[in-house]
Amino acid sequence: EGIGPQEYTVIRMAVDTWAPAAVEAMKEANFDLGSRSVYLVAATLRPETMYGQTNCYVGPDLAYGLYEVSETEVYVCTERSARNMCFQGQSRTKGVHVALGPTLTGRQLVGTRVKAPLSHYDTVYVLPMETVLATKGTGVVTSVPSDSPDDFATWADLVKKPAYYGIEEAWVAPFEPVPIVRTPTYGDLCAPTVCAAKKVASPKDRVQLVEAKDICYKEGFYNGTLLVGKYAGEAVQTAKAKVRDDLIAAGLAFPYAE
Ligand code: A2H
Repeated sequence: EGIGPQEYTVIRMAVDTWAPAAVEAMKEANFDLGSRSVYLVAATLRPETMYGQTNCYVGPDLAYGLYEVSETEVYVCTERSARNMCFQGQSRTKGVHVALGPTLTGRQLVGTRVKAPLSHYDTVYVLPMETVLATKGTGVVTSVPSDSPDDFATWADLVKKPAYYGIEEAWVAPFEPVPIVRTPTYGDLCAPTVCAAKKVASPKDRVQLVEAKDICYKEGFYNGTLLVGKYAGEAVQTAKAKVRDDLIAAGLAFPYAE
């Protein structure tokens, strides 16, 4: 971690269909969302990779709140990030974060279907990832298995053992990695290629994963070219800010620092 604040882009993923466990928890708390729009919000350093989002991750044992952003909109994220966001224009009252209804565990959110801005897949499922940190970002992570070894290792493990993770195969297997960035050395699916070369067999292979991440992040960011979208053919390095600005202008994302 460097010094000074980290600047993220937070992606607003509208809830399309709630997981039954989340509906149950809200009912038990006698809480009704009414006509409010709810978004899972995910902090990313790579907004230009949203074209390849296949799902989003939450920590199964982390706590998530429903925070009021405006009269009509609610964000699902950790309390820590809601507190930070309320000083950055993302709350109904500056400096105050207001939770509505019950706290939900990540496990209760798993299976929720959310809209995926820019993605090849119109909506994607919320899935569990053990390594999501409560101390970073919003506690919600966009999953881009084509370009992130962490995301690929977890996605591949979920495909292998859906029952063990308490998920349905249909939430994960059909959502295959999408080629979105061309790299000179590792082709169009950098993370799967490098994970195979480094023999990453599961998310528990921490040592190999660190190496795979180091390779993919450098290769994708400094040598990658976008394959899809409005900036197809452009270097990732220059396209990143353009995709970010477009997402923000369209109301699909906002800047966030911590
Ligand atoms: B990035 P840094 Cl394709 N716990 O987004 C664990 N990881 C988290 C997190 C949390 N609470 N919040 C965000 N992240 C991930 C895309 C991506 C990312 C790609 C390639 C590299 C990459 C798709 N996942 O990050 O410690 C998010 O994954 C390279 C580091 O603040 C976020 O960006 O540097 C990144 O970690 C932020 O990590």
